[in-house]
Amino acid sequence: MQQPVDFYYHPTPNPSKVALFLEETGIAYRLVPVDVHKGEQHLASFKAINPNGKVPAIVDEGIAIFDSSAILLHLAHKTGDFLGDRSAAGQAQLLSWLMFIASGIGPFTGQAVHFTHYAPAGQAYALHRYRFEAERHWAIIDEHLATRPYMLGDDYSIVDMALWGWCRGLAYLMGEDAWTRFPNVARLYQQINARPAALRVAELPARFAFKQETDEQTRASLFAHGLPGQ
Ligand SMILES: N[C@@H](CCC(=O)N[C@@H](CS)C(=O)NCC(=O)O)C(=O)O
Repeated sequence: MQQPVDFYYHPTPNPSKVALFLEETGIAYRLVPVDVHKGEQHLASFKAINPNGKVPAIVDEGIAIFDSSAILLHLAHKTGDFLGDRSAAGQAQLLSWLMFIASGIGPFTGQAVHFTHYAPAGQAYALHRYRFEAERHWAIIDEHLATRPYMLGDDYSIVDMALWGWCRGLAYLMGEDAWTRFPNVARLYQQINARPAALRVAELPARFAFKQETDEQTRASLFAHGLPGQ
């Protein structure tokens, strides 16, 4: 019998993508909480699985894999599910959009949220740059979705799952009016939210007492760089 996949999880955007895939496919998995607000991502035992000290990571049949896009590709190739059109052109689209989300949507939105909600005041240039780039990336996705139901056309795929992970906090990440600025993203988000797998993902956080407060320990855990001169 196949061993369950160990899934290192915190209820944040990147692990949510993997949770959705696992729930969509019904792969047996064991949820292992990593409370990034308490600094558990920096434990040596976790860094042996992901040297980058971030979630998600999985251990599948004894093999450790980290980074949400790598995990989605690994699991999709393993099961043969949610890869869209298997032609060379179809797979080129899948890789292009998956990497666009991994290298554009994720980092720029992440930095925009950092400078909006966490950085000390007075960093207008950085705030403007990251908000501008995040907005630009989301606008590209929204325009792409204006003429097709899913990111790869008619097929629901790991690209939609990768996007959904980031959609979940969009109002917090990109402002309260984000859903009206990006109506096609909103439409896809609602569509995926209604799927039974997404409803099950929404229940996962309640299984653990994840730390909610943003206090000194949280800041030290998430922002190891501290302040200049510290
Ligand atoms: N490129 C990575 C990014 C992973 C990442 O940034 N994870 C966040 C949660 S969404 C995290 O672990 N944050 C804790 C930290 O930065 O210390 C991926 O796609 O998996």
